[in-house]
Amino acid sequence: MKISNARVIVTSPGRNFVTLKIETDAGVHGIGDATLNGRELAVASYLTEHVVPLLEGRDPADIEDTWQYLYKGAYWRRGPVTMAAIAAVDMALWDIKGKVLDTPVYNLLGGRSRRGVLCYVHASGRSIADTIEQVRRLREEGYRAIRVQCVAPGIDNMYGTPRGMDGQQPDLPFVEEGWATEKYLRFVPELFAAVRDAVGFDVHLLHDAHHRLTPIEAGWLGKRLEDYQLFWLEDAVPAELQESFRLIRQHTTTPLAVGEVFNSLYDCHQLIREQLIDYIRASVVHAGGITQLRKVAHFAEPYHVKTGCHGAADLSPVTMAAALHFGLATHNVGIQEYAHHAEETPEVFPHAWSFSDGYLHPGEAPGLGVDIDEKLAARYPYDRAYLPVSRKVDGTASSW
Ligand code: EZ4
Ligand code: CO
Repeated sequence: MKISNARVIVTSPGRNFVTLKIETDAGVHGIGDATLNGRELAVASYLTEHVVPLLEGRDPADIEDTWQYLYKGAYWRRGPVTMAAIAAVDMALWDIKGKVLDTPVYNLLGGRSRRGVLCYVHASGRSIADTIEQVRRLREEGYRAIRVQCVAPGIDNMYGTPRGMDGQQPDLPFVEEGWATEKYLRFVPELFAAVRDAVGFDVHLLHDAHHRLTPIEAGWLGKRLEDYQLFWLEDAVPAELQESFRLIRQHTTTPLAVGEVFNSLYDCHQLIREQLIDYIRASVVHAGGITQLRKVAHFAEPYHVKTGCHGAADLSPVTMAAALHFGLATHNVGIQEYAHHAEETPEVFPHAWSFSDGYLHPGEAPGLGVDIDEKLAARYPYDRAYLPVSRKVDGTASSW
């Protein structure tokens, strides 16, 4: 069997997604997600101009060799654009292999390790009372794990809150003004005290600091959150400097998660080897596909580090499908983020994966169990968009 053709489909059903479709001379096709929020067309062009010409004529069965060929062959390694492009090829080839062998991808990855993949959703409040209300509602809908974010008094726009633009895509770089770490740090323990008091401990709670703290500030926060027994504190600090987590670890036993912006094992090997984190958040799409993510997970297993893959609304249903096959099969999977897409999104990307009673399941369709309706996709043209940019009270640029 040979790859006969590959092409990139850019569509915006609710938000922008970049999808690679690989076709074979046997009539079987596969798809992969290549979406890099706010920089979508860079990956689309990397694929169209530089990768697609290399794919035609290759045997789609050789997934590992194709991965190494694209990674080593480019000479210029890693980085979000390159690794999202390789991820899309990788996902599409696993999809094809599953369809050819008439079995779901999880079966090719070792079979089931669990009945379903525990997932967490987002509560995003304007006030503590509003946040508690949302947590209660989500619990009633069957979710067993909930990420809790809430506007802190005195900070107008804040990541993960209704006014903080989470899940939406602003047309222009949107500036969140007035970030003040001390107000945030004062507020978060109060928030979790109130939420635990209202809903008890029979639900996992998570929180995302979104790269905004220094290690010592993160240690301070983690320590004060210990009694509320968080599932994790996410992205406490930016992790370009992996050893910064040593300082946080010395000060708190709150479990730590990081890595949604990581592209490969090389971004997290120190964090894992030194047991500085508890959950690695690398995703299928941004960390080189199923092939690379499996290596991250297998490396992490002896160090007691589990996965908790990024699954925000800017990762397409194709990535979710791949993450769930990986998630069902891989032993040290901890949890999967589950942000709901816009209504139009699953119409463009019909999929077999589903949610039930707190868990996600990839379904039993051969391959990844997800496809793209190209006709419908064409009705939603690319819509230029950027992520927000954050500034402190005095105007200094900060991490969003
Ligand atoms: O900021 O997906 O945990 N989820 C997150 C997300 C990310 C966006 C970036 O495109 O932190 O909201
Ligand atoms: Co995050």
